Amino acid sequence: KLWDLVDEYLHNDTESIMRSMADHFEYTLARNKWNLAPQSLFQAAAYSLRDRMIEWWNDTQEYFYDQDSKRAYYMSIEFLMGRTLTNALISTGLLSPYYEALKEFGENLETIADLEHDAGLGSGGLGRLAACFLDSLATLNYPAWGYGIRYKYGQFKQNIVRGYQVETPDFWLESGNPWEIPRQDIVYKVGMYGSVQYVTRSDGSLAVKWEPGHCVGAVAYDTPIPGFNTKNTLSLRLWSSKPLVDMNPEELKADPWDMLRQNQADEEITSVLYPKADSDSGKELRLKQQYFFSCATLQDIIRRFKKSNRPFAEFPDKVAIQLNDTHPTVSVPELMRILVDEESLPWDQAWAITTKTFGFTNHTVLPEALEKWSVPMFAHLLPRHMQIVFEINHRFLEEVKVKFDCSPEVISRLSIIEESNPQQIRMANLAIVGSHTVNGVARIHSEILQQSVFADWHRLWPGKIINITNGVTPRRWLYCCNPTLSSAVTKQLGGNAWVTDLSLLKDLRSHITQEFLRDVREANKVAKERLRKYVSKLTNGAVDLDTSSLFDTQVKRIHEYKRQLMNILGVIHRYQCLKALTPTERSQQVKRTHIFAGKAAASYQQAKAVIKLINTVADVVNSDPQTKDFLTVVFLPNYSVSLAELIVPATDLSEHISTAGTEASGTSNMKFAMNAGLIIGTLDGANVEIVEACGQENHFIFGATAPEVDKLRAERQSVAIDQRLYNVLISIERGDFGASSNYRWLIDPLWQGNDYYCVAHDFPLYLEAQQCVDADWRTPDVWAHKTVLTMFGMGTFSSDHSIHQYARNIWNIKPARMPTEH
Ligand code: DL6
Repeated sequence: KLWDLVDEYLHNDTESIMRSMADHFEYTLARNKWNLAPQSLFQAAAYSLRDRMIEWWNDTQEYFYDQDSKRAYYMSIEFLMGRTLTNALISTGLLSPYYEALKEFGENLETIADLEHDAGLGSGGLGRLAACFLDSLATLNYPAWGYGIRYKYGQFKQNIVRGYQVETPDFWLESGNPWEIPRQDIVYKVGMYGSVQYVTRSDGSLAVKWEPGHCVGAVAYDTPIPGFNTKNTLSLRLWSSKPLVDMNPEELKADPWDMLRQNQADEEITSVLYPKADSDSGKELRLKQQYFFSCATLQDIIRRFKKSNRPFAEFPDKVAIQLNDTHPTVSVPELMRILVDEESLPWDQAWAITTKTFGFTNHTVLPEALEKWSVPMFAHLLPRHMQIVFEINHRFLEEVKVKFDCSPEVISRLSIIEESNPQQIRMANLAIVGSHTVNGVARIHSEILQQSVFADWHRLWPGKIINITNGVTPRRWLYCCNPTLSSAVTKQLGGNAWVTDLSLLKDLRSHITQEFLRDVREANKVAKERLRKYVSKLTNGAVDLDTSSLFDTQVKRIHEYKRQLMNILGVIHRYQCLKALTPTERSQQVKRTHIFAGKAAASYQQAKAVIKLINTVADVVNSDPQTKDFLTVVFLPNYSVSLAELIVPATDLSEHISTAGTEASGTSNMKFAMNAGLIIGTLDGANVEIVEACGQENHFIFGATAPEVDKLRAERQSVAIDQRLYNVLISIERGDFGASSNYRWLIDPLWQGNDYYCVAHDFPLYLEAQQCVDADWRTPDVWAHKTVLTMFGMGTFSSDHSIHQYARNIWNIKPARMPTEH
């Protein structure tokens, strides 16, 4: 009876929704009806929607439990979720009653949705991929959980001051987070430091026991993840650290001020994403974060597993854990510690369970991004884990020596321990040894892993390194962010089944109608207008984008390998060409708007210099009366998921121009192409597969291929500087874009031929590709056909496609869809 009453309360008609919003307004937010502030309306809408999601979510957990399904656990140090409201409304099918309800409150849904602060708990592709995967897991009804860290401060907020990037903390919880449910009842103890004791068991055998020197609490915060068009609702569980005073009795005797400082230090473990690692304490904090979240997650997974009263031998039949990059890899020795020390399993059995449980995804080939931890630091923080890592390594190397005829060099490369001073733990090696399957994230990336970065492993265990190409969720990245284009696709296909089966797009490739071409152009116009308004507001009317111009976009983290530098040097070249023309000639040129956005790591000088150069070029070009009608450059500050949702649909051409062999996959390339944008890019990452699927002739591919880059580097060939590049560099030297000293980091290596990322080599080829872009843009029919063929070729780049492959080829899990009457 009671539950029937609740169900009644949660009806989904406009009136019931208004009532539950009003309830939250008054009782959760303690607002009165005379003060309907938009921010509070957003919160009331979010709380009432959360209520509805919680119902389905509880049912889903119960259903998985009843089905005794094998579950997948996706462990990621980043989840770049962005905003939730619109997406959740669309997934749950409640967009229209909420739209109406907000209208009754005198507000527009779009305005209210814009008030939501992005959840920016990630720095780029890796974290956004994790978010797309959660959406697909829920939509495809897989029994899965996401696990990560609830940072108080996400990726820093980027301000641009006089052209420079200035970082300020992103306190995303400023107005609270209505989506999360704090679980003060789910708190795990996480130990650190201390010593290892040897104790005799009752049967006389020797057991190892870790006595941590200090313990902190891990509190669970859950966020429901709704699936699209299904009641299945998953959970993202993020851990927050808190002091556990009563667990540290020794510390109770300490000075209260010392205790307070200790408590603050405990709370700080989950304060920021990627604490600065330029000091030993910063490095230790990063490792602490990794262990903290691994330890809490494993306790939670094991608690759930134990509910089924199965023996541990069956653990891998019920549990699959994916290590999203190396950050959660300390989970491997942690699971071994639990199984051997706490559950008293023999080492070999524990190891078999561990290696059957974990899968590992690699996301980078950049040597500097392959994590290592110094042995002394690791041993100090996690003394028992250090022993376990040494033992894993010892047994592994013994096995290698017996089974394979490896040279000492190969053995030393395979070793988990690098014999440097001090010794280092190679986390990628530990992850490979501790997992049953390793995957790269695009075909070319997986091949590079097999043939170069992890070649020894590939020879050792052929078949262990596989490929699963990344994907993006078409819900957020087409259906929600580009409603006009989505409606056109739905109209063309006679329904919206494509939203959960993007492969349906390919059926449209063979009969492209004039009507659809018109619709695509219209959608592009609408999106450009939306972006124009955003930029105009941002710049107080100073920049008014010409929506008839070609929007050429490069938005992603700023990094040398992504070569934003080549792009802006190309823009300077274009500017110089325009200046050299007569007014009549100029008026015949393709009008262009070059859009940049992205953050540079706070300590990355070269990347920050690129931001300064882009902003200064923008100032010069946009205010030059000779050129400003033909060329506009904008750098949009504080790149985020919600900004990407504005930019992607408005873009005609997106740039994915990394040095071949450096970008693992890229996922924004998929978002742009899905939104009918063309690509100018190198044969790198997922570009290779995208152009294969959409037709290379529809894109603008240029530059050295990965083997050519290897050759250039091996032969240390010095590339002659092209005359056009020379003119551009001279103009920077001359101070046309402010003091050239700002750009020494960027241009000196080019003059000196110290050009690791092959900018000088690829620059002329890039300019030629841009000329082809201009030529196609001048023939709108050609351009329109290419955009549509591109979009229709994107069927396999949905994250649904990737998740099906993870489920089949790595996790061995099956969908478990709740019946609708649940
Ligand atoms: O796999 C997701 C994403 C790829 O699309 C990008 O190509 C890759 O750079 C990114 N990797 C990372 C890891 N760290 N680094 N560098 O973010 O993963």
